[in-house]
Order: sequence, then C-alpha cells, then structure tokens
Amino acid sequence: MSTAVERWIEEQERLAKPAKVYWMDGSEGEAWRLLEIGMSEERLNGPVFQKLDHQTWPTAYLHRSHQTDVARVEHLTFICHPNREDAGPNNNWMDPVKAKKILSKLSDGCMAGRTMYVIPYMMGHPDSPYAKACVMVTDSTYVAVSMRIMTRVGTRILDKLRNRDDFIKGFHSIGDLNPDRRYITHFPHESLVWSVGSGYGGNALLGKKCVALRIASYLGYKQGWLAEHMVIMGIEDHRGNTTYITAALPSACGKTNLAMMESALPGYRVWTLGDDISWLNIGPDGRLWAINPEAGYFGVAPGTSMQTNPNMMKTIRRGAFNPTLFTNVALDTDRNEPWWEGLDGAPPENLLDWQGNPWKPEVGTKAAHPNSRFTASIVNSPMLDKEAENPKGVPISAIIFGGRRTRLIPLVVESFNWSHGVFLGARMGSETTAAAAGKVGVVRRDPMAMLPFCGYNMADYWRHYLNIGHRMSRPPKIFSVNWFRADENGKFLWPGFGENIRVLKWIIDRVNGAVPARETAAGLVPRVEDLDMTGLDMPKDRLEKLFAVDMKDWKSEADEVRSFLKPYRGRLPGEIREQAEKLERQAR
Ligand code: OXD
Ligand code: MN
Repeated sequence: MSTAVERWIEEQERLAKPAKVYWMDGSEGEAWRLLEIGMSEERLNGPVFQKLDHQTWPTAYLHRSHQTDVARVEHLTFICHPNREDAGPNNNWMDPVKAKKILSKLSDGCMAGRTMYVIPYMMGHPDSPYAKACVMVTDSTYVAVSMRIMTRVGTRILDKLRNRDDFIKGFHSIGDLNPDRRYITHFPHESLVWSVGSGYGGNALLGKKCVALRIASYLGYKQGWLAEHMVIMGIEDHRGNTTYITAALPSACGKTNLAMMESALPGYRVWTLGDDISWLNIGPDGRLWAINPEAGYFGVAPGTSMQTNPNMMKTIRRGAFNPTLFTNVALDTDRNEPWWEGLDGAPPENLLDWQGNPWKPEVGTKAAHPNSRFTASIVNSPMLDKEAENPKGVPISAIIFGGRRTRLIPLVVESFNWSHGVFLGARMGSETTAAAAGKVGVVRRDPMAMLPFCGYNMADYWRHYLNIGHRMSRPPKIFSVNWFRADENGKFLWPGFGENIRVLKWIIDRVNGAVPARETAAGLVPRVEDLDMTGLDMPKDRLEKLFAVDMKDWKSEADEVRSFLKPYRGRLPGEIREQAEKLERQAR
C-alpha cells in the first residue's frame, strides 16, 4: 500500500516524465553527492556548481543563473483563490482552473532526460507543534542543495507523515527558463505551489517566500496564527536577561544587518534566531511565541563585509554540515574566491563577472549582480541564540515595524494599543533607493513588509492581525522604527548600525515598564533623557529632532494612506478605517 506522499509523487512523475527519481534523505553524505552531480552537470554558462578555494572559503561553491533569471518576478507570481476578491488588490490573481491548465501544459514532460528530486522537508523544527511538513519536487540540483541549507530535509518527515495527506505540496521545474513561460502560482486552499520556468531562489526554493509566507499566511488565517516577514532576535542585557523581539522591514532597510547587529552599548548583546521569516502563534500562556520556519540564510552579497556585518561574514566562511553557495557573485580567478562590490579591500586583478565574462572596473557594470546571494546554514552563525532550536520557539515581547523615511517618522514610536500598532504596520512605507529601478525617494507602501507575500486579501489579513491581538492575554507591544530621518540638508540624524541597540534598549525598558514615555499625536516617543547615550556624543537638539511630531506636516502622509487603503474599502476593518480617519483629522 502506498502512502499519500508516494501517490502524489507518482502523479507528478506521470506528468513531468523525468528520466530518474531521487528521494532525498537529508544525510550529510547526500550534500556532497549532490554537489558532485552538480559539478559535472553542464548548463548554459558552465557547470551548475563550481568548487571555490576551500582553504579560504570552506565548503563554498559558485552557481551562475540564467541572465534573465536573477530575482523574484512579482508580475509572474499568482495567487489562485477560486474567488478573485479573496486574493485582494495586493495580489495578481488567476482563476485556479485556468492556472492549472497553463501549468499542466508547461509541466507535461518538462523533466524529460532530467532527475526529479523528491524533497521531504519541514518548515520549523520537526518536533515543533507549529512546524509544517512539506514535500516538493524539482529538476534542479541547485534547488535540491539549496533546500537542504534553507530547510530541514529528511526521511524523518516522511515517517511523521505516514499516510497523512495534509502536507504542503510543491512542484518546481526550471522548464526552459524562458520568461514567457515562467509562472509562480499558489493555490492556498490546496496548500500547493506550482512554479515553472525559474531557478532563482525566491521563485524556486519553494520553502521560503512561496510556502513560509504566501501559503503559510493563508493557513495562519484559517488556523489562528500569523506567518510574518520578520527577523527574530534576542537582546541580552547586562543582567543576563534576554528579551525576544521580531521586526518587519522592507528591503533596503538593513533587515539582515539588524538581525545580526553588533551592539554598541556595553553590557548589551544581540543573539540571532532568524533574518527573514517568523511564524507567530499564541501560546498556552497567552503570549505570542515565534519560531523561524527556515534553517538558513539567503542573503544579498553586495555590501556584506567585515565592516557592515562581521557576523554574517563569519557565518558564510564557516564550513559545516552543509555547503555555502554563492549565486551570481564575481569570481577572482587567481584565488578561485568569490567577490562582490562592497567586500573588504580593492577588487582583485583578474575577475570574471557574474555571467563569467572577464571584468575590469572600467567596464562600468557591476561585477557581481546587485541581487547576487549567499546561501548558508544558520547553525554556522557565531551569534545563534541558545533557544534557536527550541521547538516551542521564543516568547515575543515587542513587534517592530520599520521603514526608510527621511521625513516625519520619529526614530522610534510606541503604539497606544494593539489596534494602533496594527495601523502603524498597515500604513508602513519606505522610500525607494537607487538599489531598485524607478524614481528615488518615493514612498512605497508595504504594509508589514508583506505586500508581495500575503497569500490572501490584505484587508482580511489586517482583520486577522487585530483579532490575534485581542485574543492574547499578554500581547507584545508594537513599535515603529525609522533609522533614516534626515535634517533640512538631507543628512541622516541617526548613525544607525550598532547604535540602534540604544533604541532597542528603550523598547525593552518600555516593555518592562521601567521608563515613562512622551505622548504625541503619532504615538508614544522617548523622553530624550531616557535614551541611553553613553559613549555617543549627540547634541540634544539633534536628538529632539529625531522625535519631533508636528501634525501640520502630516497632511500628505494622511492623504497617501487614504488613497493606499481605498481599494480595500469593502473589506477594511472598522478599526483601521477609524485610525486612518483620526490621522486625517489630526493632520488637517
Ligand atoms: C528576500 C526578499 O529575498 O524579501 O528575502 O526579497
Ligand atoms: Mn525577505
């Protein structure tokens, strides 16, 4: 008698018609076997994996992707609820029947001559009551190795499932890599992801954005929990007490650097549990408990150095159970080492760019692709929190929403209550930087940093968020932070990086009721004397500017929030509408 998983795999095999099927077991030997396979597999621009110098970069391998396949593709990403309204204005929608027709056609025979890897994996610790069992298939050796780094792969998951069929299903094929035949589709009501035509991480490592955010957010909506685009960190104070917080920040706001921060305050130390995704459940004690469903980092390489993120540099240089993969970085051919813009030191003499072409600074292009990545196991992190492997997760005392805003938004604000906090998340926005195409300095709304990742209508998501808060007897406090406020001349007022610990300390003091706060129309802000400025020389008037709230400057913000919320009108929770109306009245 075959199991539900075996039956599902047989179906995929009949559809994709691979030459071979390989069931992954998660063992250590398997990692090295798959790397050997990848090293002898030829793709357009070289082998799937190229071994780098293991003296200086233990267990590191280079992978180059197709030149049109280097990032997530939101316009080719679809949420296929039977009812369009359930996907909401925040998603591209496709009728599930139509989507399956298109994807079936593209998948028919798509693995001919290739190996189909069957990957049983767990999002979350296998013993966690909050973890989810998943099975995906892929025809990419790169994806197979990457999934081992990013998730917990193993036969044990199949034993756990036995004949259960409530696993999250994923079908992935690189297809012919033609962007015209590229679709990343999600069927939340069936817990199914079907992705064809891309080998890029966010589109192909299905455990990450597709499962742990888009599918999981919908499961959370149905089951009473939250899947969030948040780092999880522990902050240890001088007494040895650790307070756990989560933080959601859109891209280009230093999210990974925050998760792995070196504290500038003596006596305070940051521990990491995750840099991208957190699953939040209400525990039996009425508190919010967080687990990191992932097991690895898929981080942006350019800009990562011993200066900006020494802990990440140590992580990716440490060889262990799993390899470290580099995707689309440049190659120093003399040393056989990876290289990217922003790495410590001058560019090496002889470089190949991310596509394998000889490169010199005069060429005028970037040697490493701006979205080139490293993939590394989180257990290699030198600052891993001692509770990171606890199946129950960690209790969260504060939730932080952040953004890059040169005007208006104070360095830190504590919300008046849970619904005001959810509103702070819902009106979250960040100014565009030169890192993305388009106009610089425009505020792009990205509620809870979830706009591209919420697998259902965002208005329903906000209602769900509000309910979660109302159900907890000991909810975390909600804060907003903004490291990027600037003065009249456009100069940043706050130094950022390790100094951000001062803000986190105030947040912890507020959680513990250790200091009062000053009330403004935008929320509660620190009295300047309560911010620990030991060792940081900053004039008082500059500090005051960081917390200034003058509502007559807020008119355009209130107007923008109103137009952003407009398409959600029919389903918008009353509490969010009231908060937006209040802001408009105050800003008049
Ligand atoms: C990521 C993203 O890669 O948010 O984590 O795009
Ligand atoms: Mn992310």
